Amino acid sequence: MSLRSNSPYSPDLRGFIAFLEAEHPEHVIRITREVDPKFGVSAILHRLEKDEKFPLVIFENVKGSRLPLVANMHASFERLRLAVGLDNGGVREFVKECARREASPIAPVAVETGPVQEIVRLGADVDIEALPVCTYHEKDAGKYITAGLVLMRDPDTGIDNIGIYRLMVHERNLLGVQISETADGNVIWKKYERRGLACPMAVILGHHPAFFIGSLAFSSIDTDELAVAGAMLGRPVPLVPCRTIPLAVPADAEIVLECETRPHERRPEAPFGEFPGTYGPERMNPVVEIKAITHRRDPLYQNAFVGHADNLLLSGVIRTSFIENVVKIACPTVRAVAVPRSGRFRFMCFIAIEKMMEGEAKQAAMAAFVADPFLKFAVVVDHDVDVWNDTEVLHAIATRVRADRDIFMVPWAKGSPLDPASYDPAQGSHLVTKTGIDATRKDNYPEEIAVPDADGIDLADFIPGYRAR
Ligand SMILES: Cc1cc2nc3c(=O)[nH]c(=O)nc-3n(C[C@H](O)[C@H](O)[C@H](O)COP(=O)(O)O)c2cc1C
Ligand SMILES: [Mn+2]
Repeated sequence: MSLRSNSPYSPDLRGFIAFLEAEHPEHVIRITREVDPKFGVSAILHRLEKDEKFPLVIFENVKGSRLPLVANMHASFERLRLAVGLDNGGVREFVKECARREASPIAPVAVETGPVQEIVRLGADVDIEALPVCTYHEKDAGKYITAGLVLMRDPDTGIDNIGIYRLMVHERNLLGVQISETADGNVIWKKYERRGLACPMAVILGHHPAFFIGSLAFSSIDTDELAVAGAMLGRPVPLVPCRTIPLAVPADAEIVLECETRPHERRPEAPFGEFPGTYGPERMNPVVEIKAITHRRDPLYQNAFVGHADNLLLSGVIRTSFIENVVKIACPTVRAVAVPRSGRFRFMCFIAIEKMMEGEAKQAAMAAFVADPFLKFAVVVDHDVDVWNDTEVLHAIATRVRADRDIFMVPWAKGSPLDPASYDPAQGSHLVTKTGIDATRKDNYPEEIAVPDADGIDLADFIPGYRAR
């Protein structure tokens, strides 16, 4: 395990790679041949995915850069499980462990120096082109930083917030960003802009997967996500002050871009291949100036393959415990929550409740929408339905739903601007229709078929050599 206090592995990106290479070498592939950052990297990742292979891939020789590229970290559930120190277990156990850690956040600690500032590049030395920043899909507008954990500080509360927001390279020191209407980051950045102020942003590149899980965990805007990241890592995140902006960043990250927005400036950004499997459209998006790049002496650059397992899996597994906690307010008997692959790990949510009275299921669905703005469909089922099994959930919908009574819709609600079925997908509208479905058995549900005494039979008594699976 990587999180034991006596672990020989450092709680950072290179430490986790060393752990995998020593103890789970089948998880790591190193590619030494030169690969083009434009479509070459994504072509290899895509081909591996088609073969149902999801290793961590380290590209040691990316054309035009001296930095190794670490890709696909979060594409395998097993790696996410190992990241939080679990040797076994499925999604249920993983979610439980994450919820346990989230409930006991570990505040970060201030330090004066750290490896991430071994090299500091300022002014004319700032050149994003030195990093192996990739272009992924055919119609992408340019190069994209896709695994930048963007840290911002709420100017009203002083609380730090982290999210991944895609960053397009405009110039050597200028990036475009899309902070979706679904993100806390969207609220924070606008607070600065409304006051005519530049919004400081620190882009953290390269860290332990537990750091990603914690800092992306769904939470309210008043949660210090660095403390959740600490909880996932099992120790406080050491924070070193930035050189050019009033923020502090993880001392053991690989690279940090110290940035600030240019208030009221906008540039066309995207199209970009996005998580629903469609291109997010061009919008006039904020512009971010890089004031400094700090990094280790021998930094690793990390990316994420958006629209593929690497992006989808990470987004899916981190939201269920928060949804469950919010649903519990509306329906204390919630038993399980799944955000399934079939909904791109974002748009759909299946909720199992032990129903005590009619009406509860709709309360549960409404609560799920409150918890997660990405959700478009919330399906509530009885607790004997396995929410991780799409077929069982569809069976419940098919047999237990009368649409006029059991389905409600909320038009013109806030959702993802990348929803291909929003009111205006070509313009990236964030307005969508939410649908709640009560697929529980109603009071008048007919009796279900059953075979008496079937469980008492040993089939081997009748079918010689028979073995249950
Ligand atoms: C690989 C990856 C890429 C993402 N890209 C974006 C993005 O470009 N814009 C965005 O708003 N959210 C993006 N997200 C989702 C947010 O990072 C996520 O919802 C996060 O929890 C938001 O944090 P916040 O609500 O604290 O701002 C991405 C997530 C992942 C895993
Ligand atoms: Mn947040």
